[in-house]
Amino acid sequence: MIETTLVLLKPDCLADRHCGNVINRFEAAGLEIVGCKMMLLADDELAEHYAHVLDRPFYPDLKAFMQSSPVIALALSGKNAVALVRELMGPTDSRKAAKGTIRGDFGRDVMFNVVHGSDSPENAIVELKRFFADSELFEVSLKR
Ligand code: IDP
Ligand code: MG
Repeated sequence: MIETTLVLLKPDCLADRHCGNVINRFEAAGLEIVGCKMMLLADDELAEHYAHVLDRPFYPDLKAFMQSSPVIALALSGKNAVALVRELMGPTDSRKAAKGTIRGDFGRDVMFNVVHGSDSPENAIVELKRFFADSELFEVSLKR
């Protein structure tokens, strides 16, 4: 099933210069970039994106982290893209993530964990709409 999912390269990914490596993991797994933009997350965008953790004690720290620099938003397309991206990322806590996963290799802890990936096909649709206008998503194909 061909899906498109939303990935955010978080500020630690940019600061530690892991963007190339992380994107390479996704491309090597067969995923294709169909949308890409660098953006500073506004308060309301972030609150909406992280609505499920808004009332957690760590939210102020998470907010400061996520707004400490721009993020890179990617729309990635491919077979079972949502689950594939989550598998490549590893679990939320980088310290518990296996080596060979993005968080296991590049993350520091549960907050500084390099990437966001949509956690279900339903959320992927909502999150893609949150970060990309229709005109910013492309069908990528090249005849050669
Ligand atoms: P996910 O990114 O693996 O889907 P969520 O539970 O959706 O994890 O949490 C969203 C983000 O909030 C995480 O990626 C992480 O950056 C941050 N976070 C989650 N739990 C904690 C925590 O216990 N302390 C600090 N930050 C957390
Ligand atoms: Mg999540």
